[in-house]
Amino acid sequence: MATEFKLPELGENIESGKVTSVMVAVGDAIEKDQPVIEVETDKAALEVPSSVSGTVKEVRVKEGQDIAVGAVVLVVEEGAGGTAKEKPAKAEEKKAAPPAKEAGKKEEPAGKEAAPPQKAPVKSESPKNAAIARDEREPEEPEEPEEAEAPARRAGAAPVAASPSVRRLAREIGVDVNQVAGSGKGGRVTPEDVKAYARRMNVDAGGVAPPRLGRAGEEAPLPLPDFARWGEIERRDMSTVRRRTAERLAHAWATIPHVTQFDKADVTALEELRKRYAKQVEAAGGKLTVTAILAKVIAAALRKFPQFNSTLDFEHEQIIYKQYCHIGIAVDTDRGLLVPVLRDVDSKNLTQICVELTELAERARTKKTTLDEMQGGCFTISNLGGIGGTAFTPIVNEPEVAILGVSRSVLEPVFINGEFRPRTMLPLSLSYDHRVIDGADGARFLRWVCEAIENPFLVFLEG
Ligand code: CAO
Repeated sequence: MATEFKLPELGENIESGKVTSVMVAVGDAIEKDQPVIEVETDKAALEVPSSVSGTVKEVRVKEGQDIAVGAVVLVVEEGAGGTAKEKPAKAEEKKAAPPAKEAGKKEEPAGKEAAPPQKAPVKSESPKNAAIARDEREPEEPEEPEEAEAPARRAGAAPVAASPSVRRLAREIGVDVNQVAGSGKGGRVTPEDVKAYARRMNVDAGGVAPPRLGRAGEEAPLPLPDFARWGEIERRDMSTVRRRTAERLAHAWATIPHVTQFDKADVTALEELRKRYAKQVEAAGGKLTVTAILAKVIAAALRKFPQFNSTLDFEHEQIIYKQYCHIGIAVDTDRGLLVPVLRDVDSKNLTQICVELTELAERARTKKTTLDEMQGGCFTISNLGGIGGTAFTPIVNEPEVAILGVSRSVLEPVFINGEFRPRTMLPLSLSYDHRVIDGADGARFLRWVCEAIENPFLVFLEG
């Protein structure tokens, strides 16, 4: 029996994406839960697993194509058997998952003109953190026994009570179920709790409909001249990440009054310590880098200067102070700039931060980051020093209020006690939202960061 596998829901408020990779071809035998395409949305790149097993009869998508949720991806001859390319889902999770719904028979065109998503999307039960349809039947299902849960990722958080289907829903839309407050009996997490959390994450990540590209500041873009009059040109579609980056940066630039404060930290002693302890951190699976050390210093600085860990809520005329410390790290990838988030930096030691940062940057570069990992940052660090440059003015990553730019450290003559000495100096630039932070506070914050880098004991003393 031929079944259409359609693009399932990719997450709250995500209606489409761009196909960046097609992993199967006509004639391939596929298994349920096997990733078949990779789709890039404005938040993350996701491997999309099939909800059916069988032999691929038709591939209706191609790389580079925009695809809407609900569009047909594959036509699969079900039950035709064959060897799976991927390991099947864990027995336990398979048991927890109800059978997949059969997709509709009517053919829909894929790509830009694809039909809107069906009311009851195709459902899949992959255990992976990938894009999968949400189960609309969830509320009608009989309550399932609770699963033993892995330790909560957030320090100090207790594992939550949630049924396997709720856990699956959370995984499917990239939510860490342990972060969700349960409103059910005995604090149990319900499907509605997970969806509400996902909606809040979206808003947190700037999901409140940003202005269309070129319209930040309310002005329509100027009409372009015909460049072909002066020579050959080539037009290329923007990637989803590029478009989203352009929209968000234009919005931040047009709406936040930015000020950038510059300073330099003497990292001579720190560089020696970095060399001395590099092997120890390497043995733990991380790299002792300037960025990781700065993350730890910034976590202490945010505690000392809480206005830098805030968000302006203009609508309610309030400032929201966050009691947690999640730091976004700008990562240069071949798809463009991504900012995955290191969680609870204040409660982790430097080795843990180094290991997590190494893994996080690697996942961002290999398109493995989840939606959850890209959201909820309090402050961002952008280190361009590995590439070069003496200074730059980073743009605040909304809805945060400050960002630290890091340029290349260089050996400089510094006048100390009546003579010039060679010191390694690290240029830092702090951009901040002047509506929330005064210039004097900006200067104090960055000076404190420089002093803490020069004398890390300050982190224990005051951070
Ligand atoms: N000054 C001098 N050298 C530096 C440096 C600095 N500020 N920062 C890093 N380096 C060096 C490192 O020491 C390392 O050298 P070795 O290979 O000899 O050890 C090399 O540059 C590469 O560093 P790294 O990438 O391994 O480590 P990192 O943790 O410092 O950086 C990350 C990680 C993810 C921040 C970085 O790889 C990256 O992607 N940077 C670009 C961020 C970006 O695009 N920002 C712009 C956003 S728009 O505001």
